[in-house]
Amino acid sequence: MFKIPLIPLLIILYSATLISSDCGCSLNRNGQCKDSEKCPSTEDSSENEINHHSKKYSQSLNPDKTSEMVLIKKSTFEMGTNKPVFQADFEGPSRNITIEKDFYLDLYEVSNRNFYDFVKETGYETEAEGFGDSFLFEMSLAESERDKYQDIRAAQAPWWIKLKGVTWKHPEGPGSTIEGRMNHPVTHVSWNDAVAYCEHFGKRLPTEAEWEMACRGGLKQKLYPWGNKLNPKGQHWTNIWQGEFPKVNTLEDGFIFTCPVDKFPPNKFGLYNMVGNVWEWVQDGWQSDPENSKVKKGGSFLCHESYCWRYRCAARSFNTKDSSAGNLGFRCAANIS
Ligand SMILES: *[C@@H]1O[C@H](CO)[C@@H](O)[C@H](O)[C@H]1NC(C)=O
Ligand SMILES: [Ca+2]
Ligand SMILES: [Ca+2]
Repeated sequence: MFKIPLIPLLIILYSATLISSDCGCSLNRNGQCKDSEKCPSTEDSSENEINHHSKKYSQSLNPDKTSEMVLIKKSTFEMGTNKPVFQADFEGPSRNITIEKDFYLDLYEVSNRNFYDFVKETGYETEAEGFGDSFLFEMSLAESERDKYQDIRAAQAPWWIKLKGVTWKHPEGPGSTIEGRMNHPVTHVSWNDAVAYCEHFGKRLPTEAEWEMACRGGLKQKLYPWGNKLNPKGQHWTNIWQGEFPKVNTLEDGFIFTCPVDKFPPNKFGLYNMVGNVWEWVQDGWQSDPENSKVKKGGSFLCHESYCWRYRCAARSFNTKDSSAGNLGFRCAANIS
């Protein structure tokens, strides 16, 4: 049935018209996108701020609840940016925000393995399982399957398909499995699912401010967790899209879809994949509808600078809290007990 296509070096998809939409960044269950603005051209700086494994701002933890978490010290940081790429996302202005308490944050996005263990222990059913469908990126379907789903494409982002039987366990539909991808981030989980998972372990979602402070890793007003240059030393530092979205993925970073949660170098706080790989739910509600729409941070493997330059610490977007998709996951935070 639905299979992940073998990964050729160059993948050609249908020639979709590129509209000034995003990668389904704010898709809701009805397949509606919010308007977003076109990205300006790259602003680059030749700085190289990389300095891995510096434990200046963080420390290792004892096992149990906080294993695979890092302690982040309270501090004041400049949140947001005065050079917003997407005005409509309220990325600006830059302002000083104080995080009043130390907190723990997961080093990694929650993995399929983590979620599997949670479900095994609790019998939890995700919202996508309840609704019976979830959003899937078209390229993850075999070409022969794609045309069947024209009618349920997202209106403004036709590369998303709402497909029956797509769940965290079957990320490309009923015939697919997470086998071989247990160390990849769990996907097709809603904000409500994320909250349930974190609470089960005595944790919680991070606030947006906590998440962004953690993303910045102690650096001031840089675009990315490692500095301002996307590919310092000519290397890839995150899992995003290379090539012309959504037709061609040249796979320069090695991954067409998700990658293992511990891939690519961590930031100065020791955190992996804060930007890229999968979007991450945070606690906060979105300005216009805080009860039903929740903020997500960090962009995903589908993001490309040309249309969805959201793999920046200041970037933000949202989905309704019952939405799920193949590029949206989460990580948990915890209070100091
Ligand atoms: C934040 O506080 C620092 C230190 O007081 C100050 O230099 C900086 O201008 C402030 N930034 C903003 C955006 O207000
Ligand atoms: Ca990639
Ligand atoms: Ca991420």
